[in-house]
Amino acid sequence: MLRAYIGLGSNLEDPLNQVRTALAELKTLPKSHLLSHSRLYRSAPQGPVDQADYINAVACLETALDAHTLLDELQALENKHARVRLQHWGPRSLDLDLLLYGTQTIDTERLQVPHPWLSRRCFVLYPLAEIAADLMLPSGSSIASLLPLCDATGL
Ligand code: A4P
Ligand code: MG
Repeated sequence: MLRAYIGLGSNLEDPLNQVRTALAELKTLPKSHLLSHSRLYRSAPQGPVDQADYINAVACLETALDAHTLLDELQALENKHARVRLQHWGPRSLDLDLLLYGTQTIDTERLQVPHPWLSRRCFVLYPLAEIAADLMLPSGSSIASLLPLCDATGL
C-alpha cells in the first residue's frame, strides 16, 4: 500500500456537487481507502480565461492499485461524470489528476507523475498543503516551501 494524491477540479454542471460526488466515489475504488481530503476551493481559471471559476480539492488515498490501474479508475470516474474534452485546459465537468504516487517518478506515454504542473498551481498546492504540508516531492522540495512561490490571487 502506498499513498496517492488526487487533484479534483470542475467548472461545469454544478461544480460543487461534481467534486462532492467524486470524493464519495473515490471511497469506492477497489484496493483503496480514502484517508483524507481538503476543503473545497474556488479558483480563477488557469489557461483560457473565458470560462467559469473552478472548484478544486485534493484527496489522499491509500492504495494497492498500480499507478496505471489507478489512472484507469480515475478516467472511468471522469467518464461517469459525462466529462467532455472539448479543449485542452478548457472547461470540464470533472477532472481527476494523479498528482503523486508514493515517492515514485513515472514518465510513460499515458502518465507523468508528479503531475507536471503540480508545483506551479495554487489550486493544487494550497489544498495539498492543507492535508500534507510536510510532504516532500521526489525533487526534494516540501509542499510548504512551494507555497510562497505560487500566486494565490483568485483562490
Ligand atoms: N496524463 C498524464 N499524466 C497524468 C496524471 N498525472 N494524471 C494523461 C492524470 N492524467 C495524466 O488529460 C490528458 C491525458 O493526460 C490523459 O489522457 C492522461 O493519459 P486530460 O485530463 O484529458 O487533458 P486536460 O485536462 O485537458 O489536460 P491536462 O494537461 O491534464 O490539464 P490539467 O493539468 O488537468 O489542467 N484552472 C483552475 N483554476 N482549476 C483547474 O482545475 N484545470 C485545468 C486542466 C486547467 N485550468 C484550471 C484547472
Ligand atoms: Mg487532467
